[in-house]
Amino acid sequence: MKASKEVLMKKEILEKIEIRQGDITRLDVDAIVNAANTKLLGGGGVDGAIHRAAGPELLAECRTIGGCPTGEARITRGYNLPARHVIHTVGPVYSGKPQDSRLLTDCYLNSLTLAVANNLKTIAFPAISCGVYGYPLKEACKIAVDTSIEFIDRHPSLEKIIFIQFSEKDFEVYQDYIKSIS
Ligand code: AR6
Repeated sequence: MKASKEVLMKKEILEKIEIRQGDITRLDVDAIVNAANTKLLGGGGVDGAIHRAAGPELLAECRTIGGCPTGEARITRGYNLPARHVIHTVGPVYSGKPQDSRLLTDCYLNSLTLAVANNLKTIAFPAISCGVYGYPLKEACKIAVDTSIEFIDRHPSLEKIIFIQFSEKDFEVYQDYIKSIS
């Protein structure tokens, strides 16, 4: 009896998780998450794409924040993006040390906590730290999905968490992991 209830709960949680391939700047969600750096003043990769699509007002708001330590998150408006907000988080530069996974977990936890605190229901993540910061995608994917599942379980007000990958190869890594736990 207890087992079937747990399985049902897991199914409800997994239904709130969506894996997609594409460009995060096109998503019409309450918040997209930016893989930023500690200065919070833009950069390359997904950070550059988000700033380009949001327009200069995003940088102006970021300047008022004064940076963000690794593992933490800050929220701004979305300006010209279809997304209403941007949650900026700073992933670790991969070093192979245990602190990497702790800091990456914090990125997901702090971003999701900010979303719930602002009453947001839908949020999309890129693969934080998996570009120039060099985090191995398979390890990062497990951290992203496991942290999110645990978070949704404790915060049922959250309706959807999207993990969006630019490349088909990265998209398949996420899909395979979700299949392996379903
Ligand atoms: N939509 C979805 N995913 C994307 C997009 C996009 N438009 N563009 C890139 N990706 P990265 P990091 C993927 O390097 O490793 C910046 O300069 C990309 O394929 O953007 O956390 C910041 O300012 C990869 O899987 O972020 C920092 O200095 C993932 O997004 C630094 O890079 C993250 O790659 C942060 O490095």
